[in-house]
Amino acid sequence: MIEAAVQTRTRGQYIMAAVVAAGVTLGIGELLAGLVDRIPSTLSSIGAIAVDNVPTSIERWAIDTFGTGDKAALLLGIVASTLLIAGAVGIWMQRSGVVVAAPLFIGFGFVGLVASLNQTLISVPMTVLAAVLATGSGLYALYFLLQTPGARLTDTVVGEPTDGVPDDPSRRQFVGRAVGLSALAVGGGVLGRRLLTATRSSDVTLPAAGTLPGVAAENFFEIDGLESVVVANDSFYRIDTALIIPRVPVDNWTLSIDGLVDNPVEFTFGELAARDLVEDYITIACVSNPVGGGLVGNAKWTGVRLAELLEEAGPTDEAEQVVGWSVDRWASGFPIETVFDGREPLVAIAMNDEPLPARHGFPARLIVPGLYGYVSATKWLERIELTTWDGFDSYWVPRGWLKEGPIQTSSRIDVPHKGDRVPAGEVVTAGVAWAPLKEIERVEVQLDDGPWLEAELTQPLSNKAWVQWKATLTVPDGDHLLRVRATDGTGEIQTAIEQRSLPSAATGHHTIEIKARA
Ligand SMILES: Nc1nc2c(c(=O)[nH]1)N[C@H]1C(S)=C(S)[C@@H](COP(=O)(O)O)O[C@H]1N2
Ligand SMILES: [Mo]
Repeated sequence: MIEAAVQTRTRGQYIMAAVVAAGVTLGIGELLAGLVDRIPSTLSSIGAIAVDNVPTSIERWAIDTFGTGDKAALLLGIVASTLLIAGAVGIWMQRSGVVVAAPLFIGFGFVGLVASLNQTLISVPMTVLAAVLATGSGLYALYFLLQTPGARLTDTVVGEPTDGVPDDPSRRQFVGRAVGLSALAVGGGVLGRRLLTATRSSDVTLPAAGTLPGVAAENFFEIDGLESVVVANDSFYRIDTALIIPRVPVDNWTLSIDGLVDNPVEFTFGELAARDLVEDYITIACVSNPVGGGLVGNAKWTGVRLAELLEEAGPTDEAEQVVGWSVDRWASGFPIETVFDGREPLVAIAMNDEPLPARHGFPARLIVPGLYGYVSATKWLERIELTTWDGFDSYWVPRGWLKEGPIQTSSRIDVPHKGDRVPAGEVVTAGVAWAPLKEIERVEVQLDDGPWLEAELTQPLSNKAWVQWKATLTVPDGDHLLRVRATDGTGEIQTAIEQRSLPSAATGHHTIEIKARA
C-alpha cells in the first residue's frame, strides 16, 4: 500500500514532508525545553557551540549588524539551515525511498542531544528523553504525511467521485496534514521560546519596598516616543553571551566571596534578602551601544551594599580587583576602589520592585554605578573573587575592550525619530542624557549649522540616573539635521569626534535627519 503511494508522490511532497517533519522535531524540542526547567533548548545549545567557535570579529559584526537581535538572527539561521537540509533529505527520499529518512533524523537528533548535553544545570536523563521524544515526533510526522494518499486513494475516489483530478482529495489531505503539523511545529516552537525566556522568580518573596521616593512630576516629561525615565523590566535592553538564559534554582544557590580575603564567606538568597537593603535609581549601559542606540536603561535597583559584604570577607592588602562570576562562567572585573568610593555598588536582587527577571540575572547580579556592564554588571552572580589587577582579565578584555570601563557622558534624541516627517514650524524634540556619578549639567540641540539651544531637563532621580530633556525648535520647511550634545557636571562637553565602540564606547553627537513639510 505505502509502496504504491510512494510511486504517486511528487518531489514537492517529499520535500514538504521532510521539512515539516524537521520543523516538528525542532518545535517539540523547544516546547519541552520551555516546559521543563532542566531540559535545555537544542537550538540555543547548537547556537552556543557556534558562538564559542566563531572568531570574535564575526561575533562583533553580528552584534553591530543585528544589535540585540543577534541571537534571534543566529537561531533563525540554525532553523533555516536545518529546514534546508531537511529539504535535501526530501529529494533524496524520492530517489532512494523513505527508509533513508530514519537514520538521518536519528542522526540529527543525536547531534542536537550532544550539543544539549554540553550545557550546565541540566538533567541528563530528561534531556535524553526530550531528544527521543522530539526526534520520534518528527519521524512520526513524516510517516503520518507519507502514509496519506496511497492507502486512501481508492476509497476516496470511489466513494466520492468529483470533477477534479483523481488524486485531488488525497493531495488535499496531504496538504491539510502538512498545514496542521506546521502549525503544531510553529506553535510549539514559539510557546517553547516564550517559556524559555520567561521569569522563573515567582517563588521568591522580597521584603517590602523601602523609602526611596517614587517618580514625581518633575522627574519626567510626558512625550510620545520618549523613553520612560524608569524603563520597565520587560522593555529593558538585554545584552549577554548566554544563548540559554540560566534558570538558577534559588534553593541551592549561594553567593560566595573568596580569593584575596581573610575570611571567605557565603550567603544564601534568604540571608541576602534579610539584610539591610538599599534602593537606588541607577542607569546602566552597554559599551557596544552605538551613538543614539538603545543599549542603555535606567531602573530602580534594590540590593545589598557590596561594600558591606566585602568588609565581612575582609579583603587583604593585595586585593585590587573585584571579579564577579556568573553561574555560566562569565566574568566581569572592576577596581576595588569603586566599592569604597561612595558610589555604592550593589548586589542587586530586585529590579523595579520585582525579583530580578531571569533575563536580567535572577537571583542576583552586580550593579556598579558609572561603569559599563561588561566590566561590572555580572548577572546570575554566584561568586565574587578578589584578586590583583594584573592577575585576571575578565571576559571582554582579551577580546579587545579596555580593562577599565567608565560610562561616557552621552545623549540621545528619541523624538522626532530618525527620518520622521514633521510639520514645519514649532517642533518638540526630546530624549535622554546620562553621565552616572558626574551628572548631566546641560543638554543642547542644534538644527543644521544653527546655534546650540539649551534644552529643559527633568530633575534627576539620583546622581546615577539619566535625565530626560526636551526643547522646542522652529524648523523651516525642508530636510534638516538635528543633533544633541550633553555637558556633564565636570564641565566637559560630549565630544563631536566620531569613534566606533571598540575598544571603549562609541563617541560623537547623535544626529538625525528630519523632513519638515509645510
Ligand atoms: N553573566 C553575564 N552577565 C553579564 C553579561 C554576560 O554576558 N553574562 N553581560 C554584561 C553586559 S556586556 C551588559 S551591558 C549588562 C547588560 O545587562 P542587562 O542585560 O540586564 O541590561 O550585563 C552584563 N552582565
Ligand atoms: Mo555590554
